[in-house]
Amino acid sequence: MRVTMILPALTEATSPLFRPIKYSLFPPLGLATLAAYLGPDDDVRILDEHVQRLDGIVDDDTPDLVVIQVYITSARRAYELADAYRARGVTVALGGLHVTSLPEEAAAHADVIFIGPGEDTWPSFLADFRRGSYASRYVSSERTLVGLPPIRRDLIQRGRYLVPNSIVVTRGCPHHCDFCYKDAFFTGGKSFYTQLVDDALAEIDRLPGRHLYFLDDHLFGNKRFAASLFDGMRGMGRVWQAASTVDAILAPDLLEKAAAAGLRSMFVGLETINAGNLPEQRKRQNVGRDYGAVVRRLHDAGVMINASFVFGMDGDGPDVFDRTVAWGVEHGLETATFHIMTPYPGTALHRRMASRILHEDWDLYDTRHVVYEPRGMTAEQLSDGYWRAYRDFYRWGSIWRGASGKPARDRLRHLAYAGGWKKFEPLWDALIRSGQVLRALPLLERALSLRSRQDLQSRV
Ligand code: B12
Ligand code: SF4
Repeated sequence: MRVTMILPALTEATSPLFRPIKYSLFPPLGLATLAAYLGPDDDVRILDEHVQRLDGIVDDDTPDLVVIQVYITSARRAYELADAYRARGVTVALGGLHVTSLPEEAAAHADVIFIGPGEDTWPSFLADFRRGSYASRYVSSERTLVGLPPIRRDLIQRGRYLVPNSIVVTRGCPHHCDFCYKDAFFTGGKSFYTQLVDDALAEIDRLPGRHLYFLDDHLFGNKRFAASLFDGMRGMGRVWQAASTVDAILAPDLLEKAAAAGLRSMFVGLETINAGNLPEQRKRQNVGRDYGAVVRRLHDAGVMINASFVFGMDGDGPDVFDRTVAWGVEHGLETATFHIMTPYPGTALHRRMASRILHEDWDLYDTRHVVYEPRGMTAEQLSDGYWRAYRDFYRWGSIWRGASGKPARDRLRHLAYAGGWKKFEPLWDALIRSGQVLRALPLLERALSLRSRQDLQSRV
């Protein structure tokens, strides 16, 4: 059987003028996971529009089956590709987060759609498809990561990504924040589950080189699993990055174990410095927490922080941008990611905001555009403030001030890491265009490895 798997991109990622590095970071892990269920005789390929042009490849492609992963921001492009394949008589399967949120919309462009994660439904469909009779919709209900076939990383064009060693060892998250995709996506079964520790360690062992990036929503979400994983990773010589939550970072021991196993940078959803916004978003795990203590704890463990903030919650006024940036610089955050609040279909936030939503142009649901009527400021103030926050936080003066109170090696790391992401964009663009982006990985590894607390690995 011939199968083409496609991860379509949003327009920005394919711009002929400028290619932001964030679209050349991670390979299509979801599709490589699904490809593992195909047999040795199947002829399968993965196309990722974030890193390659599809014109000329898909135009007269006629496989037995085309599989398209749909995110909200790439939905329009996904449907365009799906319609073209169907017009040529190819069977089209659509799945992913956006299909799960809006199945009726997706079904109009597909022969078969998949709701939720694919590990249970996809193999059932494949068996039906080979038999010649399949349903138009498969809904996931059995959630387990035990006994998965090894991900088909051989189908990934490693050289086109800065972080080819991205990995997920859990699915979902134990929390239920209002704006998050996860409750909608995991409806009808478990919404947080893990691999077996030995399987996760075996997967890590299969990855070449030193650097890893865990894409798990909340790697620390199951303490027992995380502690055993970190114990198992000690001595493997890895340097890695991951995401977790405020409460898990403040909890004793786990962070130290992670740092001893090679954790060097952590993505954390601080979301807002206006504490009054948190209950409204059901961000309970952040309520009443001292964010300053979170940053100190990470820095004390030798771990950099990438803090994520959302602007435009109902408690935010026009002062929120400058206050957030000032707080971040004062606390020495190495990097920050800012977002305009975006009510994704299927989320509790979307239901709550229904009457204030301005349009359903999914291309603009990219957390950089205002798609609803804000309360505490105008849409224009929200949009301007968002862009200003990025500019102000990543000025050399701010980067320098944020780094200045740190010990020498941590200061150097801060400057190299923040500057590297945000101050050398033309260089990233050139590397992406020449297909050489992986060549910069040793620099990332070196920046991550610079830190003042080199002795931690041996102390914990
Ligand atoms: C890595 C990542 C990225 C990467 C690249 C994406 C990639 N290469 O896949 C980058 C940095 C480019 C990125 C960018 C953005 N991202 Co992003 N990203 C992620 C992240 C952290 C991990 C994705 C992943 O690999 N998951 C692991 C794999 C195994 O799961 P999976 O991909 O979902 O695949 C499974 C199922 O979905 C299903 N499946 C998927 N497709 C299909 C198809 C078929 C036929 C079948 C059967 C099954 C199936 O089967 C797979 C196995 O179970 C997720 C969070 C998350 N936990 O998923 C956010 C996430 C997907 N991103 C999100 C957002 C909002 C964005 C941005 C808009 C953010 C921004 N402001 O820049 C941009 C734009 C995205 C775009 N290109 O359109 C949201 C999506 C919301 C939505 N409703 O679509 C998420 C969920 C984060 C969040 N918590 O809100 N992102
Ligand atoms: S902690 Fe993060 S991943 Fe978990 S529900 Fe909240 S926003 Fe989603």
